[in-house]
Amino acid sequence: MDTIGSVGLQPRERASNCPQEGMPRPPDSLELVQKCLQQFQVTKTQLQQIQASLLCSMEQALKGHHSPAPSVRMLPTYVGSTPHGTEQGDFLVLELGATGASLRVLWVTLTGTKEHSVEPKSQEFEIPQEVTLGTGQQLFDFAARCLSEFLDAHPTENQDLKLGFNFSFPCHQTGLDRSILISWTKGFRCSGVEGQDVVQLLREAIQRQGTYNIDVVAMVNDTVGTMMGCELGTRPCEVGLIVDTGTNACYMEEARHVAALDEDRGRSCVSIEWGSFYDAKALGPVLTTFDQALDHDSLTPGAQRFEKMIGGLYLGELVRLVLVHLTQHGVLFGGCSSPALLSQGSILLEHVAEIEDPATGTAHAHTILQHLGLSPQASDAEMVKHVCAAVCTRAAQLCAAALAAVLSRLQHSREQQTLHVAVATGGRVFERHPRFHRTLKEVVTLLVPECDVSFIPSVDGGGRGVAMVTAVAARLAAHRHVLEETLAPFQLDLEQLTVVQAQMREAMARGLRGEASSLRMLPTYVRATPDGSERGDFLALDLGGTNFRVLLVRVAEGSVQITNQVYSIPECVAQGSGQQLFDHIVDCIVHFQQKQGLSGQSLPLGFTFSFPCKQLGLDQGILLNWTKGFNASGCEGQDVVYLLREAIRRRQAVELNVVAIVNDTVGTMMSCGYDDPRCEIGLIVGTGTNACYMEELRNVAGVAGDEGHMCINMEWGAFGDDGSLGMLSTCFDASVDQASINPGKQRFEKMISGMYLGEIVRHILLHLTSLGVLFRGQKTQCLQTRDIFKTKFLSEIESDSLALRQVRAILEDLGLTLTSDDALMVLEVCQAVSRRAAQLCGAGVAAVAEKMRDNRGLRELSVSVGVDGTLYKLHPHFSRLVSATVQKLAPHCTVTFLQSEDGSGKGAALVTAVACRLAQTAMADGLSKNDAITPD
Ligand code: 0WK
Ligand code: BGC
Ligand code: BGC
Repeated sequence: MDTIGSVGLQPRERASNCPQEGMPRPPDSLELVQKCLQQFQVTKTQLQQIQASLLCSMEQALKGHHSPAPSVRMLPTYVGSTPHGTEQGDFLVLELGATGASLRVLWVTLTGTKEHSVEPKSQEFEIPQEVTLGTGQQLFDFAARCLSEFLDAHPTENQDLKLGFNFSFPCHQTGLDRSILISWTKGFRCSGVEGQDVVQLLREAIQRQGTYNIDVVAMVNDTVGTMMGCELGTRPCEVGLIVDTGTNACYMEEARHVAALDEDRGRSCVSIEWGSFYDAKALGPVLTTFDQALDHDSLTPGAQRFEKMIGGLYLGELVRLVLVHLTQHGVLFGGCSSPALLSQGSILLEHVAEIEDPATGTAHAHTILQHLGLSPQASDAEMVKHVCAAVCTRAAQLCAAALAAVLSRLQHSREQQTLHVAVATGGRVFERHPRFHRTLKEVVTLLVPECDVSFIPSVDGGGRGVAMVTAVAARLAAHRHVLEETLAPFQLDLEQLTVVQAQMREAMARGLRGEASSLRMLPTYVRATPDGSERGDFLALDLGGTNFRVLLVRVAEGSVQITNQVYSIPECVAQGSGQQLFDHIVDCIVHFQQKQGLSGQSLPLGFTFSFPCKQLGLDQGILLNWTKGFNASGCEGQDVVYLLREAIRRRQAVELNVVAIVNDTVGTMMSCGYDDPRCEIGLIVGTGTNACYMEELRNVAGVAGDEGHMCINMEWGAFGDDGSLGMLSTCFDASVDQASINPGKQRFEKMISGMYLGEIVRHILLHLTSLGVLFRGQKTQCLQTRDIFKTKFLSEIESDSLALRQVRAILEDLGLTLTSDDALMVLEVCQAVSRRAAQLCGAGVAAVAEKMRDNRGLRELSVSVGVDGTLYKLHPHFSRLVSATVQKLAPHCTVTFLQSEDGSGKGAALVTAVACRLAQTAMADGLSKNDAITPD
């Protein structure tokens, strides 16, 4: 029989509280005792089965498997790193639940140096039973009273009190300071707490107490506090093991193995909550009738079965139940029991530990048994010692099997053949029970001989460890506060957006009247959206977005066929001379014509030129100023159609008939209008941003005629260049503007469009890094490099399908070393910047829609918006946020956003087709070309 440390038993005298002579010991008492204590003997095989079953349950829970529900919980604790000892400061620690019905308050000073440590000040408070079984409010008010009593007794100048809450019960944490109690254990059963955030409950109680302003910044399980509090020269403890009233362990798991965590780097501490471990096959055979009885009469029958075989709250009770059993069978105390022996919980952990003391155990046994109203014989005391030994040995063996499972898990997750690990231990069973620790070590060595395990007893019950976690939490909370303060100006509320909408409406009205306004409201000479009768082949150019494209657009009955070629505009050309730029454009056209076999053909050409142009006609556009990084000389103030024609002329042997110049917003509106005639607004949110819409001709000063409509290019990128957006502009916007090639210009664009959002984010990241909030304050070269943080990163980082880990990957490719907290903050910065951009864009569209509704005196307006632009198309949330803002600001407008599939090149071709059709009709009627296109 491969039993371990079997307890031998010798025959003894009768007890005395019965008739003097007491009842003779039954003949089979030896066997009866052996049978009774044999139940507590666990074989190596059984321990290995428990080890294997617990390991399996741990891995199921880590993977987030729910069916069958693993019996251990594997709860993330949001403690990502073992202490690096640099934590500093004074911290309050409130311990609740680690050592039964008592509460402890500590004042811990972290010096940040291993050499110099300050002894914590602490005070223990007994928790009355009516509180442990009362309401949650009672319990937390009791805790708050103890805190203030402690602070009254330990006055401090430091008003900024940070508290770590050492709460030793199973909690579902979603952050260091967000922790939902899953279920009470260990004799606690306060109502109204399970399912609640215990950090919030404590904060509210401290508020109700109202004596001290204490900031609860972290909730820590006692196993974590114990692990974090231990220091072992070079190697930190990576397992925390508690055996006190309850039992549990935590350890540093590879973060990528914790399904509940969106993390793939580094390690994260997991609280196993092995107290709830149960597996009928592995644990069933080890359960004794006494365990069944104890569980049945416990506060939580069926729960915490494993804990009830190990935890100090139960060891005494198990011993008591065995003693009652043996007494009832006349084996002990001459069969004479006592009310105390028959009453639940009368034998405490301390009693068992004292009885087990090799030196004084027997004496203690006598004292304790007499204290229980029994009159023990010497043999009875010995017998009781055997019973204690049997119960505690089994507890240590089971605890060892569980720890062996954790060590096997560590070996496995670290792919290490030989594991060297330090285990921090805490709890009175460890501290007080003479043999528990030794038995545990022996059995661990037996079960996982390849693991080199060192056990480090916790010096202060984890107080320092909790303070360390609190220090980290306080640092993160402070960082979060700085982050929220930094991003607050980016959170625009409805009132602010309504102001932007109103200001845009005024600027539109002033621009249409030709008065000073940051919105130029440029007439485009496009009077109608396509009616489907357009036909023919057209060339189109699309300049001003991310790509320069030359397109061949074949417009036939009910179909538009597009062939296009993307060409790059090198920065040196975009910022070179105008002649260079337009010669480059003509080179591309010639290359395209050759490639498409169109050489020598003079197809009508529509030129999408996405820059602010004062149009004098459909084919005349005076460039007002460059935007979006273009700055070719000798163009501003010039008719760009003329510049193009000049370039064509310079290139001899090329015939091109430039018919129309359109803005990309107009091209996009026309392109989408071809399929949806209600499309009367064009919107671009790409490198730049802008909008156009069909305005009532009567409202357009400087253009003759009152009938009909004309498409107005708002050039809203310049909105606010008169300072009207000053109240929204942040220091980061100012930095981006100052660093741009057109400072003071395009302020609205610089808050919205793709060319600038990445830069705004980079400046915010630099600011947060300089405050030490990000990247450990390391300002890397790359972060100081202009335009290194592309706006497309925002779209990637904010995509829901991207786990935090991928966010890290993007940032690490930028040469940044970062923690997952850093990655989370970068994500929030991106979200704040893109949200503001989308909201401002939405406020603009709402202003246009409301203008059209007013123009037409309609109660309800239904209009479609043709949209294009990389940012709008690729960003995961931008379009939804724009639409949501429009609904809030223009509730009487039903605005449908149509993403343009073919870009504005098609639109330019359609405008050209309309112009050509009107010209032919006019010719047929004997009118000039221009009068044709712009009838009046
Ligand atoms: C595609 C359109 C083009 C426009 C561009 C804007 O065809 O006219 O300029 O979208 O988006 P971006 O390329 O700047 O992201
Ligand atoms: C609790 C654990 C705790 C352990 C030791 C158990 O009852 O569920 O959270 O760590 O006791 O105190
Ligand atoms: C230009 C507009 C253009 C917009 C979108 C702005 O910078 O001024 O003309 O429509 O970008 O490309």
